[in-house]
Amino acid sequence: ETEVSRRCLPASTLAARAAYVLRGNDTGTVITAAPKLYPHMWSWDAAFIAIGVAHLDVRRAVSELDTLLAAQWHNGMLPHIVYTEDTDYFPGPDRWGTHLAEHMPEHVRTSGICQPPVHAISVRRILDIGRRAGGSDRAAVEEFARRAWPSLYAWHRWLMRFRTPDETGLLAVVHGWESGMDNSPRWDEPYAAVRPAAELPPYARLDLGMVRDTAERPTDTEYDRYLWLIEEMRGVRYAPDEVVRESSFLVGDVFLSAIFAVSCQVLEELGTELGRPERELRELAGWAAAARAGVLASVDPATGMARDRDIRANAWLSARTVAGFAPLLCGGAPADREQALLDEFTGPGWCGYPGLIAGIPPSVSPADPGFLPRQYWRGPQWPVIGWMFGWAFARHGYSELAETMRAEGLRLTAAGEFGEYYEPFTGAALGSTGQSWTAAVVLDWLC
Ligand code: 9WN
Repeated sequence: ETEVSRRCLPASTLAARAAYVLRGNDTGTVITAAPKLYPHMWSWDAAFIAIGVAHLDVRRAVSELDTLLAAQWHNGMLPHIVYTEDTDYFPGPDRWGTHLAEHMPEHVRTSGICQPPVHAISVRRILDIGRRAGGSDRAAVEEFARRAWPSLYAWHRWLMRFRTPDETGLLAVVHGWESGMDNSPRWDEPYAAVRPAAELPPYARLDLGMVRDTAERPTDTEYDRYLWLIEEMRGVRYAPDEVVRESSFLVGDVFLSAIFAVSCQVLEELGTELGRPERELRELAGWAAAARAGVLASVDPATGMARDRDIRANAWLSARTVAGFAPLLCGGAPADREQALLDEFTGPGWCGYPGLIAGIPPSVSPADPGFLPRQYWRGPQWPVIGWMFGWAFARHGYSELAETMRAEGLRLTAAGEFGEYYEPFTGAALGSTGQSWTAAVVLDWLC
């Protein structure tokens, strides 16, 4: 396994394979997140997938995001899963029971929660790629940006309106799945307090049958909690204010908040270019500033790392995960603190940890006693996370570091299996192979 996974394909072959994966996962209407494990559209996956696809076919990228935006709830929420007809994934739409929700659109089936708001970043990137392509692609993508902007604004407004429940300025998640880092140690403490108050309706996990080693997936205890939170939300029919009031899991998420802050800025810049109303632009700037202030105020003075906030327990959470680098995504820290955080990021606790195959930040520091090199969000490297930091470095003027993320991301993925995540010391591809967002960020790195 190790030998195969460390083959290094030439760039042109790697790009061809990435394109093949994305085309292979395209059902014609949706590019699924992965061929078997994830046969539906995921919200933040779709944003990254569209960036990769834009290098192959700008119009296909646009239609992918149009499909996601068509599933936007009437109150503005972008749902975390848009379901295809496939029944090989659990939980499916029936388990969510989102047909009970007042704001769910009629013609689609979705989950009842959201994921990090990376979509404005995606639209901006696709616009730039489409403009470079010129001709009718340019016209199509410009028309799309115009059409997508109000939906993205409504999505950000929903997050601001319903997910800033306390004074910290952080945006809160009501389920670990909303963070995109499902079983990260970030959530261990808040999840420990999630106790099913009634018998869970029976269920069978389908994910375990789709991976080579079930130890790479979350545990059954974790799944019971994930499913219990769905029961709670279904009980209040996904009314967003009630969900926040009732959920036994409510955590200010620094990583999502930092993404929100920088996405608001990107959306504001785009809105300025498109001539959107001044009031909306001012709002976006205000939301960006509030979320950024929340991220910066969460920083632990002892470590310099940002911390999530367990709102139910009224306590800071200090698991040593990649999310601690959130201030590098949104920017705005005082220069000396930002430099210290960059040094930590590149240093021996993280990207420079001795023996790593590639200098992409692991999901948990290998120096942490809780680090598990093959276990999902508890240690492995996720190429898409490396892409996010590379994008932010480029935006904030750290071009050398941005280039390092690109080179190291390509080193990690060079064997061409497009793993969901990677064992940091052997480079073995873990979870699903043929994972769409991995193929997409590789294409973006190569093009
Ligand atoms: C639950 C699709 C998604 C990603 C998440 C990742 C994983 C789902 C799962 O897969 O989550 O949403 O079933 O484990 O954690 O970030 O969007 O790739």
